[in-house]
Amino acid sequence: MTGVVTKSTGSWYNVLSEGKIYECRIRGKIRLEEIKETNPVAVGDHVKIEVEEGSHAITEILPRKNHILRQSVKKTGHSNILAANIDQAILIATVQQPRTSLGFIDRFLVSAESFRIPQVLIFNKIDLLDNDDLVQVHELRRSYESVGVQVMLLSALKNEGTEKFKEILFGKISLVAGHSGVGKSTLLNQISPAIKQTVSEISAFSEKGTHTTTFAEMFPVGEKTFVIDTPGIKEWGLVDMTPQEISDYFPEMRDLRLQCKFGSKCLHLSEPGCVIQSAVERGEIAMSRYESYVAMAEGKDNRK
Ligand SMILES: Nc1nc2c(ncn2[C@@H]2O[C@H](COP(=O)(O)OP(=O)(O)OP(=O)(O)O)[C@@H](O)[C@H]2O)c(=O)[nH]1
Ligand SMILES: [Mg+2]
Ligand SMILES: [Zn+2]
Repeated sequence: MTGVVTKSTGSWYNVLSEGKIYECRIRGKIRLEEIKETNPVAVGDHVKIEVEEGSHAITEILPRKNHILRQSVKKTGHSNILAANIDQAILIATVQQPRTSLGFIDRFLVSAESFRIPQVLIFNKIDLLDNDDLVQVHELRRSYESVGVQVMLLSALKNEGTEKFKEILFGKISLVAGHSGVGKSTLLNQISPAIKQTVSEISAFSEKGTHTTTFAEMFPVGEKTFVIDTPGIKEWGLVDMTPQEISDYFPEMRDLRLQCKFGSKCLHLSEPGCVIQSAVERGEIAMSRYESYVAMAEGKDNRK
């Protein structure tokens, strides 16, 4: 039988097959293969399963259409798959409690763009923002929309903007990711009575989340509509990308970089007269985006 992995704990998995959930382990042979990922089977994977009395096993992972991958922080050289076969990647960010850095946002977007997965950027907790914060968040909205990212502002807690959020999920499989405490589970609880994820307050001391959700899990929200709640992510490391690839995954640099007089080898870092750097100087490419690119290209913050 074949099915879709709906929950992954690392040692056992829920697989949805013909309307039933099977709790499965991985057949040893898959584990032994040359796999660089810390988790060979991810939520969203299509798998073959063998169902026998008392024990169900995943025997094969079917080819993936895409996956969202980040560098593992614990094990160098290893990467972690957040989810596979998704239609859109949704990042929940917050300006306050906790603060999501622009570098983190850009690395997430680059990772999704590397598989041409459409991205949605959501600023949650807008109820906490003062006027200065609101000005900043509207500025960010404009900036990200101009590079083709869909942006929404909402308050999961006050249930404001959540109906519109539900609309963008329709008919798709969506990954929901972000730092711990940004309100991923709170938001998903608001859109379906069937989702009853545990949520908990962020630490008053550090203003960071307490890693409440511990396993990625996919939930049905309607006809052919699924959302995947994921554990909070501290750092987003890029996996094996050259500066040329990275600049390809910045939509505002993608076409422009081909016009660079230094050709496809240009790193757009300190080459005089580089077309990308000129566009930054003219304000056509946002400085913060360029700074994110430089950090990624130089490999500095790649593990943040
Ligand atoms: N003020 C405010 N608080 C919110 C909002 N959304 C969520 N919160 C609060 O933020 C805290 C963390 O929410 P969670 O939903 O547990 O966050 P999470 O992103 O799922 O966190 P992890 O599971 O640890 O990754 C809770 O106390 C929520 O009530 C919001 O829109 N406004
Ligand atoms: Mg959660
Ligand atoms: Zn250049």
